[in-house]
Amino acid sequence: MTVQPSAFAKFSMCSLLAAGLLIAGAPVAFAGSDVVKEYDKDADKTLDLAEVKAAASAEFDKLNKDSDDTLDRAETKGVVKGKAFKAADPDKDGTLTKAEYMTIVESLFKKADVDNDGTLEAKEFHSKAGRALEKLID
Ligand SMILES: [Ca+2]
Ligand SMILES: [Ca+2]
Ligand SMILES: [Ca+2]
Ligand SMILES: [Ca+2]
Repeated sequence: MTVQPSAFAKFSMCSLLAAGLLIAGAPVAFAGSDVVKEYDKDADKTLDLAEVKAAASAEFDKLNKDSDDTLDRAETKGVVKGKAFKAADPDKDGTLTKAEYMTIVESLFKKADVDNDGTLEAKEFHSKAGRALEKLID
């Protein structure tokens, strides 16, 4: 990966500030830009809600190993946290439909979109909501 020196400097600052929040190490360092690149269909360097939902829909299908239209806790292990799962499962049947999954995706999208412009840029994926969202789409 090529990184502009200035961008890298900016990122280093950022990661110094965020150091306390980051879990040990480099693997997550460029996760935000990777996820944007991967799902940015119109190549505007940001992900809009439609792009995020398309990715989330594909991820739902991938996670749904038994193809029964819902995700149970085992299928969402490491992807949806217990608390988020409960909140997204209003009928409390222990499974998430795709619609329920999309509700989590939309709410995290809004939380991660700190400048409220309707799109997520790479740096917005570095927030807590952004990282949680990334798990749901990638
Ligand atoms: Ca885009
Ligand atoms: Ca399932
Ligand atoms: Ca449910
Ligand atoms: Ca934004």
